[in-house]
Amino acid sequence: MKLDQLTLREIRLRLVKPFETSFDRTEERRILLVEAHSSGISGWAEATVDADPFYSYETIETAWHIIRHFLWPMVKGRELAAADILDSLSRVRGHNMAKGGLEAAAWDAEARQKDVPLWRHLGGTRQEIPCGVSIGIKPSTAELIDTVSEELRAGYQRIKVKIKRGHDVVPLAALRESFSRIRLMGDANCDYGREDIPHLKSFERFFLMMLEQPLAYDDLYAHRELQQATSTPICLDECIHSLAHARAAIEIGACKIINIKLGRVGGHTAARRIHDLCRDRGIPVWCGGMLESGIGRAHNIAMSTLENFTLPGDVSASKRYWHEDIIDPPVEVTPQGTILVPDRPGSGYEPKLEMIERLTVRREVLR
Ligand code: OSB
Ligand code: MG
Repeated sequence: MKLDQLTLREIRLRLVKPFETSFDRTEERRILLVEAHSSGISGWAEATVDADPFYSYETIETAWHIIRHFLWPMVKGRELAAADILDSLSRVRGHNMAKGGLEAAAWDAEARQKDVPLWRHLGGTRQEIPCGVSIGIKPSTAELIDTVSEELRAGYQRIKVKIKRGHDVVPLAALRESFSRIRLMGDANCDYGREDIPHLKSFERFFLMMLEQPLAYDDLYAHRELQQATSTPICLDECIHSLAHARAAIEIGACKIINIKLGRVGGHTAARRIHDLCRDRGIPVWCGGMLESGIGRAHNIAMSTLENFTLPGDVSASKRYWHEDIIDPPVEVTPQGTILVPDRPGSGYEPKLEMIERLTVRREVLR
């Protein structure tokens, strides 16, 4: 496949309700869409950056800059399979979300060119994927319990709640009290330190399915210390940017589960390598989310069909995020808490071009 043009767009989309974590509160997302053109066919993806460098150092501005000045010149006009794009960008260190946006758009274009579903093209094996939800920090415990009840009624198979220092034991205890048997987990987004290890160990009484990224984003070894101290499975998110990180984490015993995010690791090829390593080492994985629009979500769905994505992911219905999504059809979740993966070519979801056009605040065509 030869990429002959790339269109970058920024759109703004307001969330149905604000999403609060230990590091930020989001009401509106600035979304970077990447459209890769190849012989008259378009592939679409989203570079899962935020406006601020709080989850990772990348932002919409850095990703735009890196794609325009460095990544695009390395691939434009070259005969490259989607599976070879990641390695052809290796001279650029880091900037995985920028790479992932470009690379995933190329995968969608290639699948559409070959007239096959993206999930099959990636080597996926499952046509129905299990779904969980990620619930932000709420102003009150009562509101949290109401939200969890609602998501359980909708069928979601696993509940993840955001926690932070000083806001952990009360919500977790209340949830366990109200819902004794559900699959429950907490995500701290790096808010704790090594000195909190005894406190985090005390969470064993909540029987969490896992505790996600409690310690610093760059401290694999501290997570090992915690994992050695506690029976609660530790899941890494922010710490894992590459196959080497995943291998080190598994080797030293820093976690028992890994959350794979397409953007954080640099696209489908990188995700698949980490997935394969984890499968071979008996480490289950699941697909994380970044409050994606339908275009990013469609890629998460395709990736989640790989065999070792055995745990429910943060891949949930469009309507939890957006009044109207930018894809047709929107992502829907069955009463059993699953997504039925479409058997249509490419991602299986069509971008709504008129709506995207209307929402676009910035555009650049690269040739
Ligand atoms: O840590 O998984 C995270 C959203 C933005 C940044 C980081 C995270 C999240 C989520 C939301 O948990 C997942 C989603 O529903 O998309
Ligand atoms: Mg997380």
